[in-house]
Amino acid sequence: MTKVAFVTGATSGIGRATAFELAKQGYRIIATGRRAERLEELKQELTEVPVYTLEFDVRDKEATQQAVNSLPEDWRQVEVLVNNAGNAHGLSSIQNGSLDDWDAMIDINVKGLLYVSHAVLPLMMQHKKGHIVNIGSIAGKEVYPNGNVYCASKHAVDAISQGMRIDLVQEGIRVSEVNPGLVETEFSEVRFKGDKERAASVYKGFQALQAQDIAEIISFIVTRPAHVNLAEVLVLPTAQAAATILHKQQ
Ligand code: NDP
Ligand code: 8X3
Repeated sequence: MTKVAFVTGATSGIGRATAFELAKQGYRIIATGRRAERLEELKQELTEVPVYTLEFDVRDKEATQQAVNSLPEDWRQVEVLVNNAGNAHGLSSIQNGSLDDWDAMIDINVKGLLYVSHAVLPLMMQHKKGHIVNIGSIAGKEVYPNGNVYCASKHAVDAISQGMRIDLVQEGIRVSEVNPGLVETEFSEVRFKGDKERAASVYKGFQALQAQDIAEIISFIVTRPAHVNLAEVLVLPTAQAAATILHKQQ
């Protein structure tokens, strides 16, 4: 029986690329997200390994638990969990912030990651083996203007990753955190609520990271020998030196 990787947010960007990359390493893939048609597309395209899809919103703790409970017996031996689902919603000063945006970021990026981990961890604990890869961000290391709550949500991912590593060391479960800078995905389209032009402008004038770059790093992390835990990676485009220091061509 081949090993199983559980990838949240596999309908787009980093999660989708990670599903393909881990498949190359022989993992069977549990792919999750809210968009059923995207999950179906992934299943049609990713034919190298068996793919099992789960459609649920990580904000909903009951739905998250039910989805994991619904896994057939031969899909329950999860060795790798990639906690990737997440987004920024809005880019506003604290005084102009939207409560709905704040709820979305805290509920998805922080509570959603916890709900998924809580549901999947017992599957790993049975075998005293597993690897959790949390997708943080440079926004979890720095705070930038108008990033306030998104940065807070990613700082929380950083703290949770460290806490998980401490608590799970005795279970033989590895915890890693990947913190990317600017990656060209649907991220900015979501942040700017479908404004494609504004989203595209974020990645103009320099070579942004691609989802594939991050997927390859995740694949490298989970394929290290059992005694090696690559605990944390900060990965930036060459043109980016810090959250707001970007060398753009005119
Ligand atoms: P995308 O918008 O391309 O992908 C986001 C994924 O998260 C989608 O598959 C989406 O699936 C899923 N998702 C969002 N909300 C929910 C929800 N409520 N329930 C379930 N799934 C959800 O963005 P990225 O690939 O760039 O983002 C992936 C991760 O990388 C995020 O955690 C992001 O914060 C982080 N990151 C991104 C960077 C970037 O510059 N792009 C840099 C640093 C970190 P669906 O809509 O189908 O539910
Ligand atoms: C995504 C990168 O700089 O837009 O986490 O916050 S940034």
